[in-house]
Amino acid sequence: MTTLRTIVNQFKTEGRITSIKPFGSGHINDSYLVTTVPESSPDYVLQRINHQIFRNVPELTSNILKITGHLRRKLLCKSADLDYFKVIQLTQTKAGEFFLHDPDGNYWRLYNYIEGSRSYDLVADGEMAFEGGKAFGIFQFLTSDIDASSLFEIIPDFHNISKRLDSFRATVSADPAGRVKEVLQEISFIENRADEMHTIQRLGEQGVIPLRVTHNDTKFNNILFNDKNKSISVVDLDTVMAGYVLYDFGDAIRTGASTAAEDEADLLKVAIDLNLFKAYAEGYLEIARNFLNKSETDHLAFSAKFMTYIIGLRFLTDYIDGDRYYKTSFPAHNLQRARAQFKLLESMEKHFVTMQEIIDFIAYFAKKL
Ligand code: GN1
Ligand code: MG
Repeated sequence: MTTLRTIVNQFKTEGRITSIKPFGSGHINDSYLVTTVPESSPDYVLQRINHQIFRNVPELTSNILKITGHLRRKLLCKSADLDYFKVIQLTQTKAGEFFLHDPDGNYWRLYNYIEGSRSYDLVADGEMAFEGGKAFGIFQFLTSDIDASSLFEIIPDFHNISKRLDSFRATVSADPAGRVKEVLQEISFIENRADEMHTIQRLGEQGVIPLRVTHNDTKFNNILFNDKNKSISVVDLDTVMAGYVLYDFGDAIRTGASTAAEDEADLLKVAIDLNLFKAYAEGYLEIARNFLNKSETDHLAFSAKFMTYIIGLRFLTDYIDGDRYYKTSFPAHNLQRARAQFKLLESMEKHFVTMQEIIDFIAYFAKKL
């Protein structure tokens, strides 16, 4: 096995490595924080790319270079107001590539670590939620002039609900791990809502909402904050491709306006926090009101239900499939994640009228600013 240090040494780094430690809480890639001395040399984030899931590493890398290059250019040329906003940068290997393919068949890449930055799995308060909303609003705004069709579709049909339901139903029929009998209630939960959950896809097919450059993995912990809890960057750019902005808003609410962790075991603790929801929406719409169309705005509240549903569906599918996609820490982890998502969705259903009113209210007054 090639050591992590040998891997890092094949990149053009500065300073001397002092430690390489597991980093972050992603479910797909393996991430490590690489610290260096002297103080003036940067630290790095090393990632082993999960190439079972990201099968086209050169295309993936080319998307990331395109996005990060574009963001850097835009921030340089015109945005004095945004000079605090940072962009992650891939480091070249000594051979001049932006990823490394090692003799064991693994793919690696190295990003600069944004000094002093931190991320949160759970949101502490409304100010943090507001800042998070602003960060994804800024990301969408700054990438809005990239032709979305010029990006590779890294994971085809990533949030396509028809395809996700097809693969769920096929997995239920095959029952490869003999787990279907344990999840009959969860299967009905999915089927009872399946029709309603095609709403965003239908709006897209009808041309009512446009495809834009979207992040597609706007988990709250993909936002970086500085030591004053101001949002300064967004990371995890693997799934940046053409999509609907509703996906990005909904996924951020799923993780950033919940009272509990994504995999909370005690379902009594899981609910939508309407104050965090309102704060995130205010931060997001402060920027996004300038480019969203009416139908996009009108479906923001719905998108939170949708993303909670589709991510719960994917966790459940993976559980039934024998845990082949997501990293898990214990045998029923995916089931526990799915149940927490379904509980969160029920809470959103209960408070949906209020969620819609909050969005309508913010959107109305935001326009008058
Ligand atoms: C995965 O890697 P991570 O943890 O940022 C997944 C997302 C899910 C998320 C659920 C490529 O994201 O789609 O929303 O887990 N990424 C991929 O926590 O499937
Ligand atoms: Mg990810």
